Amino acid sequence: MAHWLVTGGCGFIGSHLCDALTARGDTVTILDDMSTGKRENAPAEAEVVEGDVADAALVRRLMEKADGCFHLAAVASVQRCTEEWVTSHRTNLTGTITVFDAARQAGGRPVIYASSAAVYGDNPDVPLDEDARTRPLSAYGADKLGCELHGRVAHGVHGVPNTGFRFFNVFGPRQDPKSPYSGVIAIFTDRIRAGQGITIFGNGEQVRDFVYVGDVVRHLLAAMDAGGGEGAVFNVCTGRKTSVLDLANTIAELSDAEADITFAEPRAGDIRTSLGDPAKANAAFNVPAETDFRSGLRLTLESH
Ligand code: NAD
Ligand code: UD2
Repeated sequence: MAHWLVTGGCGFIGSHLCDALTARGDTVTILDDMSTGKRENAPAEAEVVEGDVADAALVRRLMEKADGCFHLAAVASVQRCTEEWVTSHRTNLTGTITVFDAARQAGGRPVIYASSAAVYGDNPDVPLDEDARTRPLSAYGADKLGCELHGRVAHGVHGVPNTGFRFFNVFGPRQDPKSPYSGVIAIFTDRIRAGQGITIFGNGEQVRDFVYVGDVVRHLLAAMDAGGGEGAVFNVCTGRKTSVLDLANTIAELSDAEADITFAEPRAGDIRTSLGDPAKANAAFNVPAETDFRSGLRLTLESH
């Protein structure tokens, strides 16, 4: 029976991954510092170790017992990384190198890790494939690009099988709506259903490629099941774009409610157009994102 270390397993995406792993009978150990994660997100069968992903001795000890690692722990909010530059860097880049180093010391355990579409910055050459120019606008994106560079080193220099996934904007049940750093879909669904106003930063014409969390999990599993990989990176996206304004209106329509919108200044480092090309990942893993946007929104609304 396989045993996996899942960093960030009490968070949004990590907890869905842990559900899928335990459902197929695998053993799961989660490492999470509970900064945004919650114990109740994770399946009861999972062992939860509370600690820091940049704690080298701890990560090494947990890696030795595992067959491989899904590394999802991060400060996932672009805005929070802007405000907490150095501390988020420690988690987002030092934490990732710590995971690769522990995998190396354990004899080359495979690592599947979360990168982000934020590595592309505001590249207008959409839809973006993996060869598109990377020029992050935020500390968050800069650290994710650093993770990818170290992923190449981990494989090329240290023989650690690994794959990085550039998630575009992931949404679905369990995404925390209550923090100012939460994802836009979680905030809008929560507030519109409660009859509260929402804020759009900028004019609402910025677009995102929203991908459902269940589809993200299928990519993570496929990469690990394929042996871990050779340090390559892949988009996880749908190839379809939605503006933030359309998003607000669609959520209002599906909730039978009005969207009460206030417009505010755009966020620093905010990307205008984020749209990915899923062709490379589809060819490599054959698990295309199949949940269409409205169905995903309905599943998200039903879970509230
Ligand atoms: P999340 O905040 O729900 O999950 C992150 C988890 O990591 C949380 O449980 C948190 O407590 C934990 N964590 C944070 N710092 C830690 C530390 N120092 N040590 C141990 N655990 C720590 O966010 P998410 O949306 O589930 O994101 C998961 C991964 O996917 C992250 O790497 C994120 O950067 C990446 N990602 C997410 C999106 C998205 O749209 N949600 C898009 C691109 C990339
Ligand atoms: C998301 C991910 C991030 C990253 C990136 C990839 C979250 C929280 N962050 O960042 O981890 O990998 O995608 O490019 O999922 N907005 C509003 N009103 C609100 C909240 C947001 O207008 O109340 C706007 C925001 O200014 C942005 C868009 O909605 O233009 C999406 O914002 P977000 O915070 O959900 O995600 P993003 O794209 O900054």
